[in-house]
Amino acid sequence: MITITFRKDNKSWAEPYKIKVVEPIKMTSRPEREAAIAEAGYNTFLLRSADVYIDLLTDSGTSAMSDNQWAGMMLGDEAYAGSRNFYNLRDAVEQYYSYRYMVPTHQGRGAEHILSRILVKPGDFVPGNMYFTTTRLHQELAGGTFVDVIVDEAHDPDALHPFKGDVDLDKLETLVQKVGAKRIPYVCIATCVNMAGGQPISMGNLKALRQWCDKHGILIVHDMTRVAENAFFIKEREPGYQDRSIASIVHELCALTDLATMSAKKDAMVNIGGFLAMNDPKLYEKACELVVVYEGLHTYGGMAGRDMEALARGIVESIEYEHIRARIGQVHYLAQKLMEAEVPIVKPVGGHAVFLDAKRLLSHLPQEQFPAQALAAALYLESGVRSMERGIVSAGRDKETGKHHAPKLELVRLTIPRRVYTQAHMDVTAEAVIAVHQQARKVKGLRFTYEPEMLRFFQARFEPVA
Ligand code: PLI
Repeated sequence: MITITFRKDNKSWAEPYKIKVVEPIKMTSRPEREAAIAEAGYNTFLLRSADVYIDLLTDSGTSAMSDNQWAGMMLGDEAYAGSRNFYNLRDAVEQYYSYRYMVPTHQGRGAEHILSRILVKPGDFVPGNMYFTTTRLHQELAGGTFVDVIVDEAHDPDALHPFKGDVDLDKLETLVQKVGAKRIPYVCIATCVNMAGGQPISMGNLKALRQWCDKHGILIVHDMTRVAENAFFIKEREPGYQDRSIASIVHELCALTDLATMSAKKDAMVNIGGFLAMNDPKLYEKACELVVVYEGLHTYGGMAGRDMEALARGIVESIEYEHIRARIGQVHYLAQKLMEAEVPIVKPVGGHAVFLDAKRLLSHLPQEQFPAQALAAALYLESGVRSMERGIVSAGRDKETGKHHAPKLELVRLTIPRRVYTQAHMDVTAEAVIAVHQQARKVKGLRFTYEPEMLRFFQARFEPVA
């Protein structure tokens, strides 16, 4: 089953919360947006948020916290060492995610940095179910080489595979034969793979991977940034899981892995924070040594006490069924409207975002003219809706050849922040995308005027190709 029917018994559904605080947003005029996007070098990361109407740049750190999380903020114990909020967070990580040890970090990439320094040596290979920008960069900075071992279907926006986040074990076997297991410190597994379109990995595949890794003495690192969303798809699609709670599926997923990096700014609904978690006391010792160098003392890492408390509470909320159903329901509501209008999007629809297929939508532009970047800029111009490029610009350059990585997926991500927008905002967004789709031929390609060396998509600047 690929599509999810959120309307059950022909009844409407609604978000499982009511709104207590509002933040006004304002629509700008087209001339204002023309000036803003030119000023931003046609990069939506460089827009001021005040110039944005509906902000679908990312679901990272943009969630609305609950009253319970805000109440927890007032209980922040801002001690330098041994804050009580650290222990609450540590207990939540062990209870819900199974990992026995945890060091807090300022966000996900802080955890990736420490992990890569501990486990990756120069000349190593790190296989993963598709790359993520910061994850791959930290592997490379530690001297490693990322190897993509996701199933082929993940690179095809139309392939209706229910678990496009699955690992292709044959690709792993080929790698081991080529380089040897000793040069593979771990396999990096993301749940609900971001760059593939928010696509889940199945429990069956992760179990098979566990067996394979045990056979070769290789660890599994879990990028658990969107683990609850993955659990929802397992409950919907994988035989044997229909009657299981999201909490128990999340726990089972985590327990199949050895270590985890977490950007808590996504699933766990805090505005800042993350952690590195593991079961091995020796690795924990090493993580404690490094966290004090790069983040902060091991009982706060890069986080304030109040933020650790909000995170401990957010973890509990993130695995409630009604929450996750509505969260993914909102994404699918938007996707449904776009599919009805025949806008090309990645299918099946994922967990955190709708991904527009810029290759098809702007088929008149070659990939070297950055169709997804151009589409994100055009959507902003049309409507004030901010989205993000996830294509050739995000993929960066090959560290050996210096050439662009040219990913098969050239996408624009409409990322839905958790508990922030209503279905009416989704309606407005759908209308804006459909309007751009109807005049797609008018959208011009772009070229770099400034290209940073690392993670170029964040700060690159462009101009339209004449
Ligand atoms: O942004 P950080 O440093 O808290 O986390 C990095 C990170 C790691 N893994 C995955 C799967 C991510 O999605 C991720 C960050 N994602 C961002 C910022 C996003 O907009 O998707």
